[in-house]
Amino acid sequence: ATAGPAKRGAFILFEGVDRCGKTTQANLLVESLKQAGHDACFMRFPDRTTPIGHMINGFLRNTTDIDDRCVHLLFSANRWEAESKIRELLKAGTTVVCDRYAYSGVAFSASKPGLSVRWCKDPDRGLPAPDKILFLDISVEDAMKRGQFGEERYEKEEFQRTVRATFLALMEEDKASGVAWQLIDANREIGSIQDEIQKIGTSVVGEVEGKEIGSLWS
Ligand code: NYM
Repeated sequence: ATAGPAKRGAFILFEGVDRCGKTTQANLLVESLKQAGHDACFMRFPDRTTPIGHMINGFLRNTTDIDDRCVHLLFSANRWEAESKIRELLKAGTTVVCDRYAYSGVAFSASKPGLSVRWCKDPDRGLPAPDKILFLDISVEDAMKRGQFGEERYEKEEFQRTVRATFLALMEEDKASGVAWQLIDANREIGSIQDEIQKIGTSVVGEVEGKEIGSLWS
């Protein structure tokens, strides 16, 4: 008997405004999947460790100014430089749990005047598509109760409101094409959010068997 095709990993994204709890929940999901015997790893964008990531970091920390379109392309390039690694991990059976991806890219950039959603989507077209997008939703008011926003670029109340609205519009736009968004009420105790996400994560990992890795926005 020949073994069937190796079971691939699932590609699960966490998206949301700043301070919604994505990083905490993404790490908790990786731990619970590992405890259940799955191969899983945590990944985040921007990946500030690469040369492109250093440029992005300087921009976010306000030490350098970069043109809005130019920095958008750097965020996208920062994903493309990880593309083959993501595919390899998924093919090898590792579930990739990712803290922000191209949806953040579009939500933040298209919230600036003059940058359209369509223009913002183009550079990320063709990246590995997620099997699930967990949108951790919280009002900007409630996010701010978790402590004032810091000094990084974009951490401003008004801008975050626009970003949240753009995320919700992207989710709405995707409904017709069946992209697997899941809205999670993120204004709850860490533990109850974790329980909900663990159930979703476990079922997604089971569902990808035999399913090809998709291609983003194409
Ligand atoms: N951000 C993140 C973008 O503007 N475009 C992108 O493509 C990505 C991935 O970077 N405010 C923004 C959102 C955040 C900031 O993210 C840094 P984090 O998760 O705080 O390190």
